Amino acid sequence: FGKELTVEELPLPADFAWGTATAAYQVEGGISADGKGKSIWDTYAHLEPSRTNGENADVTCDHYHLVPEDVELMSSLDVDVYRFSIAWSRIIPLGGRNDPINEKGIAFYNDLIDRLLARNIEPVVTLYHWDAPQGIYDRYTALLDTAEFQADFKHYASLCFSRFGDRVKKWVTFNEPYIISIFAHLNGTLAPGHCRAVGTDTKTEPWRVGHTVILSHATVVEMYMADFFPTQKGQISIVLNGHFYEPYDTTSQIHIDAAQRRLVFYIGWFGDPVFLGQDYPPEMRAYLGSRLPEFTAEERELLQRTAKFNAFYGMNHYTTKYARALTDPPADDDWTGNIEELAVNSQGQEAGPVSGIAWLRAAPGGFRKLLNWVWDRYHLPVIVTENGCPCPGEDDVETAVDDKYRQMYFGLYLDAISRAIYEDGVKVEGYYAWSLMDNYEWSAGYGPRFGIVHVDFKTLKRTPKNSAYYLKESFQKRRKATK
Ligand code: PNW
Repeated sequence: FGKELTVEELPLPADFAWGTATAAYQVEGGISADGKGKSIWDTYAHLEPSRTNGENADVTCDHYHLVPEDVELMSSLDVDVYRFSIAWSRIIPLGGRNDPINEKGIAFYNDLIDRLLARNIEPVVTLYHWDAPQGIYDRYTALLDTAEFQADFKHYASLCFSRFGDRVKKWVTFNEPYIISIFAHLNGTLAPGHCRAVGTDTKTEPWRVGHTVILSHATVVEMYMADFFPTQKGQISIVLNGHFYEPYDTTSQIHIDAAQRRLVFYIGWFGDPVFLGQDYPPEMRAYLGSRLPEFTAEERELLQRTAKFNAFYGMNHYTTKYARALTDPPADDDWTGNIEELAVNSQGQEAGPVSGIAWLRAAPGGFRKLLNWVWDRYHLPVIVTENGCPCPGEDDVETAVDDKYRQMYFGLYLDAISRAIYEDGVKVEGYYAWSLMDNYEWSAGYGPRFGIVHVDFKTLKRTPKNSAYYLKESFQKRRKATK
């Protein structure tokens, strides 16, 4: 960070919620404890260790056994919210609508929820954070079969609502459909690792997977509102990720258009059908042609009926990139709209100082612009469901605990939220730091540490980093400033 960047600790609304987030496979461990079934991540990490840095999450943070300690830790940090995900294969080991239910798995989540509520921490629960049961992948390739997946996901969701919905009042159906579609079914860097190299159809698979997510989401929203909302009175929505894109060259119309097009291909892909009840964005239809599935008339009606029920826009956001329009003909499985993403623009200016992971640079100005872009397009209150970073050179516990880069990053990103609220009129209701603790960063293994709490993966000892105390105190200060 340059000297000119200082954190101003601008105010936030008195009722603004702060929280921390995790995902089941990244933190739980206990992968076969008490009858848990396998997920596609267990298979991927074990079968193809070369694609996951040789590492798996068999144990990881062992959150499964250390929940009491982890809840006390969160309580000591004064968090309002804990966003976690349910491992589908923990409660329905084989995943399908006719498969047996695992009561011990349900008991684990009941205990977690009860402990959180006893400490006045609100559970925000994600149903699908990338760990499809291996059973449904074996049977019909999971997300690639829209009708089968929709039916099984609906059954799983209804089990969750009926067992946990008396106490869980904020539900997220899917985490980051873009990543599920592109990374897991085109680049192949996440389970189940479909990509050109293994001979899958990268021209159409990602778009089919996206279609499955959108329709499964809408089906579950409709069921929640009809069957559960009248008694449970909770909220439901989806979490979309997305970088902000600045034009590679602000004096050239093709790059200005490219930056807008990239946002539409990244966020509009899911946002327009889910939140507006519309077809895919026209730019995508024009570019992708028959690669993009069609919604039937009945499906269009489902989207139109359910759009208004989404209670918030769940935003996972980490960084900003430059979008550069390409002029050569794209590859036949291009998913970008023929755009190259860069960290440096035509003037040699960097998007921001690089963090401890190559794709993530601190760029709070882009965050503020994205909050505005999303608000203008969807007009829904935003909850920032993930934001955070690994620090450069964060390898031993001493340097890890004094995490200056992360404190600066959080400070500037919170300032950006304050500006978006008070200067731009965007409605932002909460902020969940990614992540509560260092964990298994998918195919990057245990290298990148996103936690506000350090985890020693040999002893499992948790040590809060200075950023954890920074957030605790900063939220006290920022929220008092508005009273
Ligand atoms: C999110 N990207 O994923 C996930 O929801 C988390 O599970 C994950 O640990 C976290 O961000 C940090 O990576 C992303 O390359 C992974 O653009 C990669 C990207 C974006 C989000």
